[in-house]
Amino acid sequence: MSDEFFPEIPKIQYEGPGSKNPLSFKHYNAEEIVGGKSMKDHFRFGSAYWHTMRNGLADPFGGPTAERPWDDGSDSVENAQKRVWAMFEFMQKCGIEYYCFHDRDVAPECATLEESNAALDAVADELEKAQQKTGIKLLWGTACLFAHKRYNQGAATSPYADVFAYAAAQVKKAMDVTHRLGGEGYTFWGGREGYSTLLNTDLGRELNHLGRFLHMAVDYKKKIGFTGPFYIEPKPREPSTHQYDSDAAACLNFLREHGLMEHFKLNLETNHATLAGHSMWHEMEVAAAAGALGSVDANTGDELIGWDTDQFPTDIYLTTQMMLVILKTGGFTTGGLNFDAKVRRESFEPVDLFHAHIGGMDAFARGLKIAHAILEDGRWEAFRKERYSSFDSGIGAQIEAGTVGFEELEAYSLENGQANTGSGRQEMLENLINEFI
Ligand code: XLS
Ligand code: NI
Ligand code: NI
Repeated sequence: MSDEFFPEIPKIQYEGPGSKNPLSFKHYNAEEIVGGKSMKDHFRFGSAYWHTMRNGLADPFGGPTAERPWDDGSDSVENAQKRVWAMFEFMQKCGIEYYCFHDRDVAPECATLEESNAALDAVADELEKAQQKTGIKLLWGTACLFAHKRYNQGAATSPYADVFAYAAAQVKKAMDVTHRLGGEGYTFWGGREGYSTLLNTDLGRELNHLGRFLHMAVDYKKKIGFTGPFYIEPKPREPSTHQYDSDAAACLNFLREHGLMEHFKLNLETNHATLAGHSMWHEMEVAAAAGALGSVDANTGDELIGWDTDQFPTDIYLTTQMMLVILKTGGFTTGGLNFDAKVRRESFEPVDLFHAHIGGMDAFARGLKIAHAILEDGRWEAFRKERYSSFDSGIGAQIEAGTVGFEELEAYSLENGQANTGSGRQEMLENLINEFI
């Protein structure tokens, strides 16, 4: 079934920075070794089924514009099965080796849970065949617990027990299918796990319910022998006014409070960091410091638009910062860079999906090369190390070792006089980074 959906588009090749062919990679060269590892193994690029195949590109002011000639627009299982082959042809031509899905983007939601499960199984049969044929793998699966009307006031945090139960049933099935397809992880994004107003909300009770829900997922994971990590994906708002998993720090706190830390890592998304008022770099450092940097939804937001615009990442500073953290933490294990991104409403042709992914992959290739060069050069790391060197010996080492307390530090300060600092050298460091960009 290959070459049926994008007949005009060849497999995208690396042609180098001199190429003027828009359908080529200028920087991403899958097998090129950077720092002892091929580019493709550094990134583990993934494409998001929901955006690539299912996003009609509607916005709050207008309907869908996307032209997807292979899609008959119906909710039939046949249409869903056909889409699988369009997705896999697309990914193969881009050289993308992973994908991510929600249950309801690959298969339709039907009138009953039983029928929905059967539809999902029927599409999973097709996904399994396509994976076998192409070698493309499932980075993570998830359940859509936010689109259906029943979830209008939450899923695991709904005030209605029947909704909690239904959400559990849906996640159980999504985990089964993810496991069956060899998924390397499973993601929880709590789109409606939050509130619209505190007037009607018992926040403490809802959070406890969410904790229960995730413990049930952990139990079930053990039961079916799924060994991949669970990811929580922070996002502060949209669709709800305040989402409980609002940023990396809030998620980590929640996981610790509910005894879930060992079972979860974070799946961080750039645009969600922006909405939380953080840089992606900040979010990644917070996760990395807790040993919980699991996977990344690679996209970007628009500073001028206050919602999740899910654009493809093209900013070299952004990708450099992200790759610095990824390299310093030793790289992805089960996670990867999933383009949770959509083309603009104005970019409605199938070929735009290629331009978008090519741009994202090239931007990360440059980020990788730059970050690697910065680390190889060593001046940046050396500066940071030196800045903390007073903790390497003497009183600093005693502080870190926990062998001194306030009384000893008072005695030390009385004897030592004023405490002095060196310059933070921000401008010098900014210039240093620019040397490499
Ligand atoms: C929405 C989220 C969503 C998750 C998966 O903003 O990014 O797409 O990645 O449920
Ligand atoms: Ni996401
Ligand atoms: Ni998002």
